[in-house]
Amino acid sequence: MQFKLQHTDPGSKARAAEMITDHGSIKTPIFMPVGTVASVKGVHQRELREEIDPDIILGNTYHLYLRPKPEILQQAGGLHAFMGWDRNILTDSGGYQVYSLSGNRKIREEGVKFKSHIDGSTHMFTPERVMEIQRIIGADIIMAFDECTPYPCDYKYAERSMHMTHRWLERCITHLEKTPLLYDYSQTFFPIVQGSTYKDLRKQSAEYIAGVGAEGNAIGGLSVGEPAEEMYGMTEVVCDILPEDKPRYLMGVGTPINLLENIALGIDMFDCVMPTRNGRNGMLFTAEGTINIKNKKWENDFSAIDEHGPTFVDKEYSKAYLRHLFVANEYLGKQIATIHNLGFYLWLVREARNHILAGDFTPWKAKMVKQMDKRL
Ligand code: PRF
Repeated sequence: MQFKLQHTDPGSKARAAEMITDHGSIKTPIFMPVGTVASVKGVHQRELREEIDPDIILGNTYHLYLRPKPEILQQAGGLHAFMGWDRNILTDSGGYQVYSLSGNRKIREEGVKFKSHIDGSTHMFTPERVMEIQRIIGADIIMAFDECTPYPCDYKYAERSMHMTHRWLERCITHLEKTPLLYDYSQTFFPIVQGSTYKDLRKQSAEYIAGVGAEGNAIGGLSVGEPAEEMYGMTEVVCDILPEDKPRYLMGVGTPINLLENIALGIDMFDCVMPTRNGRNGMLFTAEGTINIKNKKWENDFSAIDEHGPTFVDKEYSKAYLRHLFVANEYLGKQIATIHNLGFYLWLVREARNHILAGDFTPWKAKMVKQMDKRL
C-alpha cells in the first residue's frame, strides 16, 4: 500500500492524503460505511457505488466467520467477489464485536472464548485464528486482534489489557507472515493502540505500536461512552506519537462533529454504524443539524429531505413523505434515510478534504460544528 501525504492544514493537524492499494485509491480523510455481514444494510452495491461513492467499506470478521462462514467466502473467491464490490474493503478483527458480547465471552491470554449471538454455539478466537480468517475473507486492510476496554475502566485492568493487546499483536504479526495470501492482491495489516482513557497508557501504547512499523495504525477503545472531550484528549496524545507518513484510523467514531474534531487532530480514517443504524431509526444528519423524521412537525413539510444533499433521495423525496414511510413502517423509509445519511457523511469528509487542500479547513470546521450541533 502507498500513502501519499498531500497537504497539512496550517491551523490544525488535519491532513489530506491518498492511499493506494490493489483495489484502487482511497482519498483521505475517509469515512467507511459499515457492511457488517457483507451488506451495507438496505443499500444496493450500485447505489453505494454511484450515489454514496466511498473508496472503501468495512466488514466484520466476527459476523462473517459465523455467517456465511470462511469456507463459503473462500469458495466465492473472497469477500469482494462474494458481495460484488470491487473497491477497497477493511475488516475489523472481532476485538470489538467480542467485547460487545459482554456476558457471553471469556478473555484469556490465549484468546477469547465466546458464544455465537446466532445459535449460542461456542467458538474460540485467538490472534492466529483471526489472521487466518482475515486472509480468507480477503479484505485489503486487515486489523490486529485486540481487547477493547470498557468505560470506565480501572487503571490496573486497562494496563494489563493494553500489554495483552501488545502481546497479541506480536502473535498476529508472526502468524500473518506464515499465512499465505489466497487471492491475487495484497493485504495491509494495521495494529491498534489501546490504553483506555489514561494518557500515560495511551502514550505507552502509541510508542509500542509506532515501533512495530506497520503501514498504517489504528486507535481503538474510544467512543465507548466517555465524554467527547476525553476522546479528543486521547486522540491528540496518540496522533502526536504515531508516524506522520502513515494513515491513522480511529475505530468506531462517530457523530459528524466527532469526525471534524478528530480530523483536526490528525485522523485520516473513520467507521461507525451511526449513519446506518440511526438512519433506520429515523434520525437524519444534515449540514444544518439533526432531524428526527418521525416527529409530527414534518407531517406536512413538503420540502426536499435535504435541498443541498449529494444523493438522489435528498431532492426526490419530501420530509412529509419520508415521515409517512417511517410512521407506516415501510422498508423504503429505512433505505432512503440510510442513503441520505451515508451520502451526507461521505460529503462531509470530501468537503473536509477540499478545505484542507484549499487551506481553510479550520474556519470551515468552526462554522460546520456550530451548524451541525442543532436539532431541527
Ligand atoms: N477495537 C477493534 N474494533 C473497534 C474498536 C476497538 O477498540 C472500537 C472502539 N470504538 C470500534 N471498533 N478491533
